[in-house]
Amino acid sequence: RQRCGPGPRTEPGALVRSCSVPQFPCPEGGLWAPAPSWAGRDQPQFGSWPVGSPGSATPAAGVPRTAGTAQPPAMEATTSLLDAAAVGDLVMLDPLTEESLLRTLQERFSREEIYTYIGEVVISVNPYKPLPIYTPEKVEEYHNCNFFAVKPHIYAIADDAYCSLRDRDRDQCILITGESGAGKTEASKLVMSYVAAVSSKGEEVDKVKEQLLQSNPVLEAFGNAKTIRNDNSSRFGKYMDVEFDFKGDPLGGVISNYLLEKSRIVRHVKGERNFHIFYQLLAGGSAQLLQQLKLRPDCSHYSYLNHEKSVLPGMDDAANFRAMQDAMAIIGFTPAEVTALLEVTAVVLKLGNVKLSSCFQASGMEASSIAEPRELQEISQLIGLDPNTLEQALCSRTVKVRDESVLTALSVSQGYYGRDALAKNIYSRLFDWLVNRINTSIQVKPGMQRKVMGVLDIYGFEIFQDNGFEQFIINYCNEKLQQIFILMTLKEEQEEYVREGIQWTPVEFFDNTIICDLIENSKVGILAMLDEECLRPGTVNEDTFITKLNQIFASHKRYESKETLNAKHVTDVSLPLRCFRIHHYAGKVTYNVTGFIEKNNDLLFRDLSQAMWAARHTLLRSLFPEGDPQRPSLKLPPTTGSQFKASVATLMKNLYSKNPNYIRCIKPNDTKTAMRFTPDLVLAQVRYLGLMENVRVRRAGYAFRQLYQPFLNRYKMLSRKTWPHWMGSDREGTEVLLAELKFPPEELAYGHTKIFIRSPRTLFDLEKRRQLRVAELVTLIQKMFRGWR
Ligand code: AOV
Ligand code: MG
Repeated sequence: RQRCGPGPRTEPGALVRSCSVPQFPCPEGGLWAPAPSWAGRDQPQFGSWPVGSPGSATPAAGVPRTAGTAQPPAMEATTSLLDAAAVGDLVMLDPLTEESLLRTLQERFSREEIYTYIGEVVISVNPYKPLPIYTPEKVEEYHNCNFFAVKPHIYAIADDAYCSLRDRDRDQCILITGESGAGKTEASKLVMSYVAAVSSKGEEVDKVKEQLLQSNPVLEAFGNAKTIRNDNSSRFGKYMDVEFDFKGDPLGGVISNYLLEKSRIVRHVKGERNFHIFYQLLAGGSAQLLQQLKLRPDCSHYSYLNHEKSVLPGMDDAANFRAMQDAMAIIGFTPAEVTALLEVTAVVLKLGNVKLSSCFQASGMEASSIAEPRELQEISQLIGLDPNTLEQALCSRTVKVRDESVLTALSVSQGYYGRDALAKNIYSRLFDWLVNRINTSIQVKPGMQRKVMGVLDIYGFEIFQDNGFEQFIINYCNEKLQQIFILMTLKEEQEEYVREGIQWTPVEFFDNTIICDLIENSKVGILAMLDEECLRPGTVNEDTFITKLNQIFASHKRYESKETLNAKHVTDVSLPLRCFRIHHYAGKVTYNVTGFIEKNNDLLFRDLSQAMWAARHTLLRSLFPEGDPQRPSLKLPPTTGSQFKASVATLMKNLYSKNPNYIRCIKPNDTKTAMRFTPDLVLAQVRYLGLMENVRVRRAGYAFRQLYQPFLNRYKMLSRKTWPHWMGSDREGTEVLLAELKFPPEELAYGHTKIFIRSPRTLFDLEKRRQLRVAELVTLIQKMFRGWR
């Protein structure tokens, strides 16, 4: 992996990793720490080829642009990184302790320097206030920048990923992690807008960019909501592949969405809100539109909005509604599609106001009926359905008794259950439709050659007072992302040294495979056991589920039952009736299992889907294909948990196939206060994000590595012994070459297949020598030609 701007391509197998700092042996603990005085030293000269004067050279093929053209590169980098007390790259910290790391982040934050590096990983601390660092001038500054010569910035990583994709044909992914409210969604938007700003302009390409960017306000309106942690919390996971042509111009993209938190439609806790769209529609819809949708411009009228007004400071719902409408027009929604979308949205909101009352049948059985027909009639008008059909579907259910269909009445609570299930299903299917509709507009024509940059912005790790199925799923997803981070950076780095037989001190890091396995193991994982309960005939409930979990995981290190918690006198939370606790990488979370089975099953009475399919409203009808009575009864659909597990597995495979770029977001305080830094809170995140291990691995490692063969090929001209033909092995040739150039031995390590170079400075030095040698040879050849003429 290289940091570089546009420039010549590297040869296959060329330099694969760069590092910002030179490192020197550190006596304590076998780790490597930077020599603090290095920045002030002159660049040392080695061997017989003098280092060229600054500005004399242009970057050569295969050389990271990090080298710059005006300054000895590593010098320049280090000078800017050693900016007073607060270093921009934590790899430079000396001494490296949790305290110094935390202090550095705090010190930088107090100067409004919210970005810090660990090598190539960007740490971003949420300022909770707009900063003037995203201007067009800043874009200019970071475009084709020398990564380590400018202040750490999210634009630098965006630029690096983009240039790497454009110039070296490597598909990229940007993985943005961090807990709820840490700034992931903002970061993903910054990356996207940066790429849009630096790619070329033109009518066609501008249109594509605009469509890609405008997908955000639309998806946020329908998929985000205010939670206790975040006023604009993503309640769905989003992965967007932006596709580019060979010139690096965006062609279009594909969005994948992951499990919308649909339970929010029918219930949200005090202090939170339902999805933004409802508030936006009621605040920003014109009187005519609201009348058409049979809505009142008053949140407190609606049961699903908790009968609350809920205006958020700093959030203008009406303006956001207009922005969302504009965005839909740019994406290419027709006015008829927008109307249909809003009609279905209105239906969901109105379903919450459908009231049921209980009555008793002649048999003495409880039955339900519609208490107040107006809402039901209006919904029926909106969707083009006979109100009696809708009433019947809401209040009764068809049951098969020996090949005969019998209509049985639902009790009031069953009726409400069905009504809420219908509202949740309509909304989540509408959301899927929305994503597909956007994809239709932004998709790239098949057959075009493309390069891909994936941006992942998923719901952050959550610990609430009461954690249910949704938190379980969200935290499982975060656990998988942590796993991929560990695998792709820490483990891979260390394993390569072991593979290559390079001596080094291993760094301990926490491997969370054990937690992922606890959840996803296909035989004895929590999700598999939940599925088993859901499929069991007869009455199922969470009691048997929790009993099984407690038995199977009795001795699991990361699982605790309510009994063990009680025995330990855990008092930090009041324990729900049925619960278990998982020790996640990011903290201990107690899950209340009430609702797990229902949410995992996610069943909708067939009568309701048939009623929806019978509606004349084309969009609504298309959301319920299974409601077609001609369609044979299908098998039970896969459970929510198993669908999610499968989509996470696909996502992971996709991410593994790309070059990863990490943005690790940190939330500095729990009160969403501008520029407030709460050390304890940040420390907890520093710990579970594994930042210390990350720094240690970077410091213990070598900045560059390369297979012997391309390395020798490139540099053999620097030694009379290896030039022009070396008859021995590539490894021996490399050793002979480097011995002749007299690099300090601690700068080099010889692996089984690769040469490892500790600091970028050594590599840049090699390159400079090579350039001079090439220039010499060219002059020589020219002289020879002149002589012949
Ligand atoms: P999240 O995506 O990580 O949470 P957001 O990206 O929504 O968090 O950020 C939360 C809020 O923090 C935003 O609405 C902004 O007010 C503020 N913020 C974040 N980044 C910046 C920044 N770079 N500059 C200024 N303000 C910022 V969640 O979606 O809840 O996991 O599920
Ligand atoms: Mg978000």
